[in-house]
Amino acid sequence: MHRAVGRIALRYRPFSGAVAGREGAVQYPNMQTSLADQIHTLARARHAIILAHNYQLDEVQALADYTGDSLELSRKVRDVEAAVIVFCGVRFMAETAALLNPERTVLLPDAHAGCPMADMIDAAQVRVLKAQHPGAQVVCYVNSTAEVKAESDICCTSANAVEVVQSLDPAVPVIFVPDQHLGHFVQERTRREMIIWPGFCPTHAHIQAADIAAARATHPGAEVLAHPECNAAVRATADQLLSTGQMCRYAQRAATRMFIIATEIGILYRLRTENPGKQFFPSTECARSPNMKKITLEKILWSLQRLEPVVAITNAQLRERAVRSIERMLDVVA
Ligand code: CIZ
Repeated sequence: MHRAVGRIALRYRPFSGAVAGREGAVQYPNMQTSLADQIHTLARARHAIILAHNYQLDEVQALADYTGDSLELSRKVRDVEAAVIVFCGVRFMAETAALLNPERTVLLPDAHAGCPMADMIDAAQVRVLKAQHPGAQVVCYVNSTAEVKAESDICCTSANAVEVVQSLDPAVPVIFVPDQHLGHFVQERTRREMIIWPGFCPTHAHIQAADIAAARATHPGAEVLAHPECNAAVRATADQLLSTGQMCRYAQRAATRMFIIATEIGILYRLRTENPGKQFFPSTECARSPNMKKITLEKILWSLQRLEPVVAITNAQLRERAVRSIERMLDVVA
């Protein structure tokens, strides 16, 4: 039973039982259904498509046209006819969608849904790194601002960071920003010389090796799938290190029927929905991103009604440079 769905169901559960001693049942409207219906009706009228990141609330994922990681989603919409993209995720994801879809209106239903890791480095700090390491190539994780992407040679996601770094000239060092854990994961796999920025994801920082040990003890035989944003001790204890999209594909193919998932707990909704015969347990309930959970059905409806908050990259030069680093990644890993 998905907790968030359960929580909402409790809040809006229609009264459908007979009132004792009275004829017939009193039916109250199911507000949850009606909210989803309103969103779908308005989305159709606005020619809007609703995208949800794998870390979104269960009810947001259930409502979305597409669910996936940020890159899968941004690429998906390039093939879809829609005037408006409602991006249920955090700001850098909506920015990536806006960079790749400049002719469309991109809405982020809560303007305050940010990414603390993306804000741990700015463009000026990247320029300082480049001055300190002349000739180095800058690789930025997609969890970065458009300004940082514009200062970078090439972008990467957690799904393709190893391939992206392997595509670069091995004689030249790599500056990797902003996530230290993904950076070290890539360094372990590629053995490249890397200058790694000390950023981190506060949500993944909640996951500790002791949580994995406790979960393994409670669920013997379960396979541990951890995200490379986890710290080194967690990575060392995991069976597989995978991005969220890779976790979904892996869980479907694997013969294993029980998994401990070490990443933001929103992914459990998709894993459980797509694999009804398998069991998925969070490494810790604390791995819950407060920013991802800022997007609610009410805010999606509000956003479609007002067509705001809009995320747009209006500086053409900035856009061109940021898109170049994303397109270069797409040339390496299509
Ligand atoms: O690429 C993404 O969307 C992020 C931030 C993580 C993942 O593995 O999906």
